[in-house]
Amino acid sequence: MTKLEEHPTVAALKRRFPAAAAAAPLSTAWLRQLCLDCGADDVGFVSLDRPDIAGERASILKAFPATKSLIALVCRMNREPIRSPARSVANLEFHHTGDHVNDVAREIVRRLEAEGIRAMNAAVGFPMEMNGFPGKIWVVSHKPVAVAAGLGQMGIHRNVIHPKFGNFILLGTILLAAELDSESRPIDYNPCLSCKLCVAACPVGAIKPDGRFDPSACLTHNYREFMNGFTDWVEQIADSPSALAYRHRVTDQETASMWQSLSFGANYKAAYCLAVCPAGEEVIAPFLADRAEFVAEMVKPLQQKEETIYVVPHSDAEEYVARKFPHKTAKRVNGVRPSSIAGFLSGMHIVFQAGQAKGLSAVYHFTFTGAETMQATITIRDETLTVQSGLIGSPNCSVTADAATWLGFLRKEKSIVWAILRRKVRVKGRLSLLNAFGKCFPSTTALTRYW
Ligand code: B12
Ligand code: SF4
Repeated sequence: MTKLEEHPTVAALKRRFPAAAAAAPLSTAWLRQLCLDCGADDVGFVSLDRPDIAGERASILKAFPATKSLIALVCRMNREPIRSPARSVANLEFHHTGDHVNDVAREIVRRLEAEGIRAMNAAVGFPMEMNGFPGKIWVVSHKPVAVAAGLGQMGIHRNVIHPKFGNFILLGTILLAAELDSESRPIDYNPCLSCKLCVAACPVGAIKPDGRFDPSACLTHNYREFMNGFTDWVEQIADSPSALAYRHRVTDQETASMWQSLSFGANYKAAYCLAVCPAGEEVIAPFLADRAEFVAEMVKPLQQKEETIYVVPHSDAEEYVARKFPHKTAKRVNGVRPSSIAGFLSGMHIVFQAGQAKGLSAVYHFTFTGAETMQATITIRDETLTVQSGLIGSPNCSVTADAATWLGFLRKEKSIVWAILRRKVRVKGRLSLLNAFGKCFPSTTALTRYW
């Protein structure tokens, strides 16, 4: 019998793909040209071992265990459509550039496969791994990869700003089962100008002047027609006893908008942070020429736009809209809710409302029993949140809860009063402290509704 290496198919393969057969590092000069030929506007390369992308390793290897290195891609968006107050125009640009990044990445993978090089492209955005929602549902975080690959730095608004194209870009990542002959390094300055126009333009105050970010404020409004916004809409239908009752909850415009998202791809409600950013060599000229004029033309129309803004009741965003944008209509909706105790603990930083934590300084011990046994120490001090596993230090308030009951309460399926009366939840310490804790997480706890 012929040995496998001498088999005619294997011999032919070795002749056709000498680089793959020799497992030689791939030339990044060759790869770069391939990516540009496929339609990328810029590209960079990173080895999977790089410490600056260590947080990405596990999920990348889970999706494609052979990964050794990454290609980071940038595709440009047309600026004026993104800046327009007409969101249909901006969404068309987001959708088309998103599809373009996916097409470019797919074509690169196709050509690599034809050369005998194994590669996989991760989605630009959706589809994602929804069974993990509301946790990390994406296979790879494109932003840290792009930063490590020298394609830009994150601005105050937490989007990557390319030194030339500014933030008018979408990102893609290709996972490669090959070593590279060289790597890119991060750029040594941040193109962000700290002008804070993104802070001023965001309708929900998600971007704080010090660079902190309130993901749940953005998720609740901007993503109203995605994931949990869609779930909430379905529940509005389910809870409505009649068409007339439904109409009192959801306007005709909102129903039509949901139909539009379902038919043509889910639409973002804002993205004003990207729209107003003047950073980047090719973008900055009008801002430098006349800052006041730039603000009047790019920022004011978005600030002045009369529109519905989706907020969680008692959230920082609700207060922000009332204070900064009284001409916009804040509409109360349900926020994101956890599906497990582990998810509740890991997702706390997403839903934490720093503004509601003003004046609170306390350590909480949580002990969960039953279906999920877990202990955690949660510290809220100076408007910041720390979540640690285990019981650490001496608490001001301790909660021992049956995991399923606590989850039911977070998901607004069970009453906390009922749970306490049946000793499914036991609290040691002042109840006012637990109430203050609940106010910091209005999206999931709704404690204020019960106490
Ligand atoms: C999750 C996500 C979001 C979340 C969180 C945003 C964030 N800052 O991470 C939400 C829903 C709020 C969001 C909004 C938007 N996003 Co987005 N989003 C992503 C996604 C899927 C992962 C982001 C990521 O890597 N985060 C991890 C680290 C790197 O981000 P971070 O800022 O340091 O940390 C925050 C998050 O980790 C967050 N977080 C952690 N776990 C979870 C879980 C959930 C459910 C949520 C909501 C947040 C969250 O908390 C941290 C604190 O701020 C990527 C696509 C991808 N696969 O990479 C696109 C991506 C980052 N988004 C993008 C865009 C364009 C937007 C929007 C403009 C959408 C729009 N068109 O309106 C807004 C801008 C909001 C903003 N100023 O950041 C682009 C950014 C392009 C660029 N130039 O950098 C990306 C890269 C998509 C792409 N392929 O181009 N997005
Ligand atoms: S708008 Fe200004 S502060 Fe915000 S990211 Fe762009 S340059 Fe930085």
